Amino acid sequence: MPTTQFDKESIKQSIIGKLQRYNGRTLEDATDQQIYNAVASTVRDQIMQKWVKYRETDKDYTGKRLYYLSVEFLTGRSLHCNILNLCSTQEYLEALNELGLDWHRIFREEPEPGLGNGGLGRLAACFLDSLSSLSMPAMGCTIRYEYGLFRQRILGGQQVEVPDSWLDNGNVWEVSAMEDVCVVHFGGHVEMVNEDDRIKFVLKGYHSIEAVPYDMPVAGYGCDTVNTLRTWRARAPKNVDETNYMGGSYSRALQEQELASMISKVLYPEDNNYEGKQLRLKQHYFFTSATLQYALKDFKRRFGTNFMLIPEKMTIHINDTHPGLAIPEFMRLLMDEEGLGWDEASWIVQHTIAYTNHTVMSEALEKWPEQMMAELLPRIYMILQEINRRVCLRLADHYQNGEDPRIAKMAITAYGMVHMANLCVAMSYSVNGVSQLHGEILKNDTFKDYYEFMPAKFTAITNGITHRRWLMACNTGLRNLICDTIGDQWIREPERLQDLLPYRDDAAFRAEFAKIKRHNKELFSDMLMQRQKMSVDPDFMFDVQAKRLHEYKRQLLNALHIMVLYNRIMDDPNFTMVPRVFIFGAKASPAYYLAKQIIRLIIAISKLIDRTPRAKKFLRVVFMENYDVSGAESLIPAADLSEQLSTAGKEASGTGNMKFMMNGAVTMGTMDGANVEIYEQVGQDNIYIFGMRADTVSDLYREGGYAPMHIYENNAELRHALTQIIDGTLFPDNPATLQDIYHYLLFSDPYFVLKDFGSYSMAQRRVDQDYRLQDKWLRMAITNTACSGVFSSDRTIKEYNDRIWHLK
Ligand code: 26V
Repeated sequence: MPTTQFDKESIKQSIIGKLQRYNGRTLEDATDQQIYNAVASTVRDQIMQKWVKYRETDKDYTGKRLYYLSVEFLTGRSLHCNILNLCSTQEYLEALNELGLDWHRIFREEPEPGLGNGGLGRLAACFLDSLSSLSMPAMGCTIRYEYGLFRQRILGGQQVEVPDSWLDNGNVWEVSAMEDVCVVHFGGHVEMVNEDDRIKFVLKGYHSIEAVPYDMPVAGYGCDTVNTLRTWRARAPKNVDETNYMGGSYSRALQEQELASMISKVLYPEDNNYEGKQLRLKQHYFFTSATLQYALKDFKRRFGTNFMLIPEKMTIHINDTHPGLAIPEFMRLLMDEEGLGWDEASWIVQHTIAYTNHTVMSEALEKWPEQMMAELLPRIYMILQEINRRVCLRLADHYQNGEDPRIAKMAITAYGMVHMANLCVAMSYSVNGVSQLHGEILKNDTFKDYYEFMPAKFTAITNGITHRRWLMACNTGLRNLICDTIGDQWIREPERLQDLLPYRDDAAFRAEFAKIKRHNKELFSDMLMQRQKMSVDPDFMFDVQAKRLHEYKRQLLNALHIMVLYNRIMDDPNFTMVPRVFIFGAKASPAYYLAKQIIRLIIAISKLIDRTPRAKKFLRVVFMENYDVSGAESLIPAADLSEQLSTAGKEASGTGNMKFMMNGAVTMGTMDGANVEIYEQVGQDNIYIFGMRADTVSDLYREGGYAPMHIYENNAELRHALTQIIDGTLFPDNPATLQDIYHYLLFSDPYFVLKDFGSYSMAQRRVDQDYRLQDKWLRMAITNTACSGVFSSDRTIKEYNDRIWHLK
């Protein structure tokens, strides 16, 4: 292993030494947090050694580099995964043991950087881990939000948001890179000046913000590569406003500082929803501009001013449209700063930028008012208009008709708005979807006209998850069992998990597998006790739906089904079922009223069951507070059933589905996103598929929806459950509390909850029957783990590289 090994003794010395030097404490009287810091900075020392070496070799590197731009990187905690990737688990485990320290307790001290909302941000983090582990040179670039995603509390049965100031105790993993501080301009106006017989555009009267980079090392597993996650922080430039101090406006100078730092203050808590907030536009331009300035500076250091070489030497990958201003910003830098002409600049950009789409939800597609863009970024707006003019000319030519209605749909600026997705599709060399089904929907629907116009750039690459965090680190029991059974080759080649398949028939293996699952349930129950003073019975089946709360993800389907089960228990004295605990984890965007009502509903159902002794024997509902990466790492290994209920065609891929599968949960899902591919991997006997297919759903939308009342009238069980939402069963004191949900389902139901209910309920009956046959169930669970190798993000990254990036 080419890693720098820190042996057990030097680890122990380092921890004790650090406590002494930095805290003036001995091990005995140090706090858990101080101990965490000492352990983490020991690991950091080890990574730094590698980082220095890697950077040294990287200086002479003349190949291609990837910049992965994402407004979110949901990394989760670093300590455990860093130790794992350094291949030093054994050494640290022994060292901590000998010092009498509890390893899990120390890990828990690390604040979790919540720099993301959900799937898109977590994917970016998995990608970085795989890029490093596959030794591909890459830099992740994002914003250093002072406040990550809000922390969720449940008070009075409702979600309450609390700020997440994750940096309060410092961040062991980051170092500032002052040599790369740069300036980003906002506002002002553009003047044309004539210089050397050329027209130049110069921005005047602008407002400057400084971008300060903080770098976090991303060490690959068992290799020398240490890539960088660069996070940009905003601050007011020191020198520019000295005039303020001289004029005695000290407080104004402080105000400027305050205003500037707003840009990197807080992560917007919106997921699959878009609001045209000016501050968000500032955030996007801020980190995109800073990143491109740095990328260009690095290019010039390596290759001078031979700019036509750029597409050969770097790829700028934009994770959804949020960093899409990279397109006009790159053009601006090449034209205004480096003196290139439009055609050259545009050629370079169109061969350097690659774009991934992550959602087909129309409310999530980014559009900015032209007015806002023109005021905030006047030069960028000019360039956007010119891009638009040229694209529309090409389209008019292509359609042989300047009035063709498709042109307005494909335009970059139209009806007073800038359409970011159109910009990204028109100007990047690659456009990809995140699952096979999603890729098809992009081609046939979302970007249909563009696909017909420029088909070659469209592709689909199915998402993945890093099996290092999502199996090796979070489920050590299962990792050890797998290694003991099939060796450790699967760690480098996760597809080899397939070698587990024959062990489905081995009773001893099944028993071990079951033992681990049960142990994980106990661990989860302990964690829940610690986090929210609740416990769950590990003898119950764990049925889990954990993801952001959204109508299209249909937590309502699950909630209604629980009510139906409750009624069966209460109405029939002879009814029995496998005891099940339904566990939900979900944050709702603070302004998303219906989503918050759904949380209320789930908690109300949970309370109803808890006060009904007969129901409690078979049913429990647990709402896990503040579901985050660490919560997921504890919950997923404990799950038996994974609920993936999105309306077919709406979930671009899903990645939680892959994490559950890898940890031996069986999926209950629609034929949506990557569920389709999970189905193809495990076969129909090892998954529960229900509901309408994507084509049926889109036919229904075309027909203008359906009449949910019809289903209400024909399904007595469902009718009963729906009525209970408003008849005082849940809220005796105020039966109307959730009437909006009731009306929504009965008179609108845009995501077909009632329509798919019957099919869902039938599939759930089969789950109950199958779970009683423990051997059958275990075979299914093992099959899921064994077939999960293709969902490693290592496979995903290799595909991106083969088809899009072409790094070495
Ligand atoms: C939209 C916006 C709009 C304005 C700027 C901030 C912001 C942040 C997030 C979003 C929605 C992001 C879309 C998203 O997270 N999509 C998810 O991406 C996953 C990774 O590809 C995929 O597995 C999920 O199916 C998809 O919902």
